[in-house]
Amino acid sequence: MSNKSRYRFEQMQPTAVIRGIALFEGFISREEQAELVAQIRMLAKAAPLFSPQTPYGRPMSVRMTSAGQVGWFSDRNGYRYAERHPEGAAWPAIPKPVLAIWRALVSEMREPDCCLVNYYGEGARMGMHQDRDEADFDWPVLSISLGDDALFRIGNNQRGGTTQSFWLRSGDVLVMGGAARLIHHGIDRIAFGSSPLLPNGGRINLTLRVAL
Ligand code: MD6
Ligand code: FE
Repeated sequence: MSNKSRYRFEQMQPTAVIRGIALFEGFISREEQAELVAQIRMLAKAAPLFSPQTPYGRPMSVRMTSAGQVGWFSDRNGYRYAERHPEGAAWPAIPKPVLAIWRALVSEMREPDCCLVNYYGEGARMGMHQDRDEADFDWPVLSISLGDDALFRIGNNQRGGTTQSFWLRSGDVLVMGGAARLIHHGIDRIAFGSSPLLPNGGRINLTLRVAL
């Protein structure tokens, strides 16, 4: 494969490209969004949401769990991928419809080994960060938004500098790869109750990663 066409999204027409991040607005239909939510509910029964501690000792406002070979975890000892849920069980498998989105936009050559599930209740946010706990930055990170609208802020590969913000809505998919793979990003806030997808409100974000 040529260097130019390693990943499928590079041959597709995103609705926007912002600082190298490819945005596919409305990529997931309402029916498929509901199916994904049903799958995430089952996943969260097997691997309950928890509030990771940051290395600085404060719990994150976002609740998390994972599916796949490894799950993302954080405590006083830092950020890492762990083979087990904090309660001790192996992580459940990544739901098939989630893998189908990865195959459609990234590759059939390799499956992600982690699907991080973030749940934002009212007032939850995520500070600016880079996704750099993975072994190989050649693989992009794919992100799926479900439920309430979220204000996504992106910066630069280095800390600081100018930033740009845009809203992510239910059904949007974003791919962070290539030169944008290590860009700083965060969620400033969600518009709680803006989407009817989750009856109790809130937002689910799924990020698929080749971590190992
Ligand atoms: C979120 N997303 O949308 C947080 N990371 O709730 C992320 O942190 C993220 O959207 C890597 C790649 C894409 C993302
Ligand atoms: Fe991230």
